[in-house]
Amino acid sequence: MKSAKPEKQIGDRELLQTTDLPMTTDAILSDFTHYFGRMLGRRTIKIDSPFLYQAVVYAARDRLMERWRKTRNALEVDDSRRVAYLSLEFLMGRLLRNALLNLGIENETTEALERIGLDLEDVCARERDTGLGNGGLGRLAACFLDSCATLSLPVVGYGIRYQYGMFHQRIENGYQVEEADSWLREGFPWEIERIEYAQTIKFGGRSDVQIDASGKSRIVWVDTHDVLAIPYDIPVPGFENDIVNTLRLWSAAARNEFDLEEFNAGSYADSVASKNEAENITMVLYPNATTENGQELRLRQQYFLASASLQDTIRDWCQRHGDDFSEFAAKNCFQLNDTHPAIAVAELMRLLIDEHGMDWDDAWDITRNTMAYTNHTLLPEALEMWPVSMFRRLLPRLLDIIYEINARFIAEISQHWPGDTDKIRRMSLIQEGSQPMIRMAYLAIVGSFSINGVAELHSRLLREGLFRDFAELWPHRFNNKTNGVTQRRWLAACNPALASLISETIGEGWKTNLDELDGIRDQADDPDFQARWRAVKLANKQRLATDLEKKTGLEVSADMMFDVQVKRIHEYKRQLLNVLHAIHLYDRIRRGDGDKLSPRLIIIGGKAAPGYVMAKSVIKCINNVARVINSDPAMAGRLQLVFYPDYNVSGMEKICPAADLSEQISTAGKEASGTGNMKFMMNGAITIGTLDGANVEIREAVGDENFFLFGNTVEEIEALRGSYDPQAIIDGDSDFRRVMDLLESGHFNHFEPGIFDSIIQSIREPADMWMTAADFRSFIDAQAEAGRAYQDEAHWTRMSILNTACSGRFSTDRTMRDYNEDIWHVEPISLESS
Ligand code: M8P
Repeated sequence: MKSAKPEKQIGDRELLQTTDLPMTTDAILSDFTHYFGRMLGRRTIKIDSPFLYQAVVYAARDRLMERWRKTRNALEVDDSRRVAYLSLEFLMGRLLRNALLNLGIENETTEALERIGLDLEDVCARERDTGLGNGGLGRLAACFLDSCATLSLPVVGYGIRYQYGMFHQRIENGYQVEEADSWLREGFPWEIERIEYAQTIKFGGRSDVQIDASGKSRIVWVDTHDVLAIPYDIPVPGFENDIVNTLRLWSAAARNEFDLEEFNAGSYADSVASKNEAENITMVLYPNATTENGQELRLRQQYFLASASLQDTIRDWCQRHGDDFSEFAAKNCFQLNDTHPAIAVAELMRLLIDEHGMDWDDAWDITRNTMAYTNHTLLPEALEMWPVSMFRRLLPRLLDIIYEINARFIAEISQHWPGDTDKIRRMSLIQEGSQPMIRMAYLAIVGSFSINGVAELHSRLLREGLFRDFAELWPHRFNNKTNGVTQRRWLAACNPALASLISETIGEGWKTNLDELDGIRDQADDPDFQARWRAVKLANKQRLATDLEKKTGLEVSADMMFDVQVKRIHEYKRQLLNVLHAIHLYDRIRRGDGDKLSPRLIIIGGKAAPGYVMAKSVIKCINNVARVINSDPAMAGRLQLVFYPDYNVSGMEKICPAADLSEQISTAGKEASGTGNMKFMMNGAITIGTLDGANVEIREAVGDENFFLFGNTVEEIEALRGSYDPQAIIDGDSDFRRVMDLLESGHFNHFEPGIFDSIIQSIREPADMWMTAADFRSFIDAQAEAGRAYQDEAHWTRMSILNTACSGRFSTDRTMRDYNEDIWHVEPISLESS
């Protein structure tokens, strides 16, 4: 046990930093030239060279460095309470534009580059997306970091530095083809390796009882295979406030270059192989597919992140407090982004007990008062469970601890509900059966002081359904925190023309107080303002049209209504319902009933998990239907359908400013929140949606008349199960029948017979979980209403303006304030002292 508080070594001293770097055009240009010429050793300015972009990053990063040091210093001096946000995913996207915006040097950098004949836009476009996430959950974590830095909240993000992020998607003959995302290949100039903070992570081995020097018996985890965790830090600047927070990503490395023992025993190949095995841990991001559930490497990733991050926090703690943990819970909070890092509950117990000599009760007090858990999904197949047998093999010491937590928890249930063995079976952390499993969500709940959902509806369904027993036991632990998005990226940076129009009208305050958008309400009917609003939208649509043509070869006109659905491809999100509508419009136009329709471009984009067969068929179906529609001369100027390939964060930055209609059409009760819905709303798109996730709150905010509602409610969907008869619905609706006839006749797959059979089958299936047929008619009707509304230009523009005006509460600034007021209770960082 360490006891004395380690002092700084004699001779350690801070490198004196004297002046802040100037933020002028001249200084930026001179730094750029320095990095491009002298550090990167390049002479020729080629538009698409990665080195131009890198040199600009270094110039910007220099200006973050001193602010970063001051932020860290302020935290250390004040010894203030802080939050660690633990997430397997941070979908950061590109970082340059955001850094320049937040530093307030966009104009200076633009000018500096203009002087040497370069366009900042082109330079920014050269940056690769940091794609360390699957979708909404990962992007939410990234928006949280931006808002926390902007609110000066002491929050550090902990994640994994995957060598390969989210795969790239190519479309070949209508099918998705995956390509590795080797995003680090050209180097990643934002990160700083901090080898001095490396941690050792144990795997395998066994628990053993040993007697220590004082004669006390204690458990030690022995014969382990150790892996090194090396942190890489990325700066997270706040908006014009001189705060720079940290995103710390862990990379796995073999502990010794080679395992010397193995090497000396003569098995050179084995020792290289075990080095590889260590480094495999952070090799690749898992694309969320339920088929991938239960993969051992994924559990290794989860433990690797949890252990490294907790050890890092404790290391930093001990540096300031020695081995005195009495204030630890008062000064630290760990927010778990879904159950993915939930093993942290057991790992913190292990570290406190095994490594710091604490007894169970004290350790449990600390754990239960520092952990907070956010749930992001109700889908039963997404609820993580790990086989006990895998835990025993990989993390034997953690299994001991989970068993002990469970035994004590079951004693608590028995006291609360004496004799209720069914409750015990239902609530146990272990699901019994031929293959006993650990329920990670229950571990997270039992080990946390706060459990939250991500939209009001979702949080209610958690309390009343999935976690009902727990909510009954600990009602005060359950709460809601509705998601948001950062307006700095999702309005200011991605839609500069709209941002200028707004700022000209109400000032710049909305960038840090999004509620101020309410101020443009007054302009909603002003013809002049409306005309300018439309001009911005049109220009954004033209920009997207150009991009679409480049990516797909399809020529589109910006005059059509842009009807957009971009998100991961999943049955519950019902891209299929959207395709059925496209086929219906196609059918109407073909039979001469299309004259009153608004010309429409339907854009669908998103990736399917590589192992998700049905989702991949849906992509193929979209592409086949698109080919038939787009090559039919009768559709010209009336209807187009296009699949946007390789949809990602930078894709959304072009798409959401250009959307007229935002498709949020999941089966009610299935989409926990959605965040794309908020980005579209903020950029003046009108939602067509079900009463699901945050759609409910969006509709409340903007008003019924500015939202196209359709579909069954959660309660109606539940009531339907059992009696659901899609066959009868299809038979009773001639439009639906015609659509199904077209699909079933092979109209969209003449030369590929049978490929859509499973899709067709799923629609006709009484057990269809997603009840596509149940919402067909009301969807078609709502779409028709949207089409009619679009024809009244002034009316549509009014709705568009009101959507932006009412999007104030969907800022992650509000979300983070809510987390802080109810869960974290941290003080803003004060830079005074540093
Ligand atoms: C992600 C996984 C990733 C890898 C392996 C297994 C996984 C299992 C589940 C999930 C997961 O839940 N992903 C989500 S939840 N993605 C989302 O976008 C969700 O979180 C968002 C942020 O709260 C919500 O807005 C979405 O509605 C929700 O689906």
